[in-house]
Amino acid sequence: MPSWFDDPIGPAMKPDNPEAVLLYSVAQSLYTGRARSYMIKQGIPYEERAPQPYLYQLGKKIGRGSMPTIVFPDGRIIRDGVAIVDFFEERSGHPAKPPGPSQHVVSLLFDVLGAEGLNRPAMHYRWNFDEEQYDFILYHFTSQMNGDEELAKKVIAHVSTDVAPRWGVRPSTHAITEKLYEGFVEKFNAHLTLYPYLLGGKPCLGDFGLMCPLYGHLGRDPVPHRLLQMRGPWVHRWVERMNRPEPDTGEYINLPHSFLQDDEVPETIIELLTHFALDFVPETIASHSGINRWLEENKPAIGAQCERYVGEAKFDVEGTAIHVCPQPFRFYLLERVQSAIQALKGSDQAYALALLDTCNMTAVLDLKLDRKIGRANNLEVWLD
Ligand SMILES: N[C@@H](CCC(=O)N[C@@H](CS)C(=O)NCC(=O)O)C(=O)O
Repeated sequence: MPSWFDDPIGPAMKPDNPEAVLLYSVAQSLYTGRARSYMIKQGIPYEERAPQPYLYQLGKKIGRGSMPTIVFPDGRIIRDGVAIVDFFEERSGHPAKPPGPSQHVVSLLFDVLGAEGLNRPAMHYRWNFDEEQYDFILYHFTSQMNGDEELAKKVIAHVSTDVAPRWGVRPSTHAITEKLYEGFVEKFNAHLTLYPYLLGGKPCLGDFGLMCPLYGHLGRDPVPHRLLQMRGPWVHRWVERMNRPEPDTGEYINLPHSFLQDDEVPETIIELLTHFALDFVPETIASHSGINRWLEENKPAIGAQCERYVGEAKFDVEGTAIHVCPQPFRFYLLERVQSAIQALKGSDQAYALALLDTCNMTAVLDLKLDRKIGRANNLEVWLD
């Protein structure tokens, strides 16, 4: 059987453990936070490798090379953090799926919020504090670029100037971004004083989703890292905990390492979701219109790659206008929340709907794009 060592774009260095998957990424990657933490918690052996030149070559071969990507000993590749978690969840009987119907919906919603709901602060705190942390960022981007510091400087200049505004990071939005993020830290911290994870004594999919922004960016870059230490010590501990193989819940005396019983969703989670809704809901409504407009004008072929950013969207949060390039991926994940609710029956569905209504999230439940998004050959693609 051919292995990835025979693949011309495969790695030169074999893993020490022949069973291990190779994870192509770097510590500061946002989306790798989810997949890495998942593999650590589920005991899946992996070894992390510098992403270049492998991902560049993978990008030429399949159309996109992004972090995280994993490669199995038999040469199989999975590109995309959600697909990586989906694969292992399926293989091992869904250990990160909480048993209660509403808990499952909440867990999936946090997965969307993790991937999409904290990207503005993740980008703001990375790119707007050069004086305090430029050397740190440069070190990491240089490692990412295979030691090429000049290239790293160019990439940093490009991302901070051209890419960050696509997420709504502009001088006019700094104040609201910081206010909302500090509110998030306060509310998540309050929850974590009671439970080590979102839904009790073990992590659910939503915890892994939240690790996207909270590890690579907000939990490591010097300025936001300090903010967590000072303003959210329990959140800071959660970030550590999420990257440890054991439950790591010593400070929660006698708490079982299981999900809460009887579909319980704690009040502190309702407060956290209500806070997320402040910008997630108007941004999702505006992105939905922006992407549908783009679809109408561009009519991508069935099977065409679903781009990372399409069209544009403007919305308002507490009097501040925010302008973003909407990302279809938000709706790829949101569709899972919508389907999970749809699959519920009777009082289970009524309970889940009432819970999301209490959090002001109802508006996003009907927002479906005019075209579906699927996956083919490791890419997100437009369906009919
Ligand atoms: N939806 C993907 C997104 C991955 C992604 O965009 N990763 C970034 C770095 S954190 C990247 O590799 N960007 C380069 C690119 O997309 O070409 C996932 O969840 O893995």
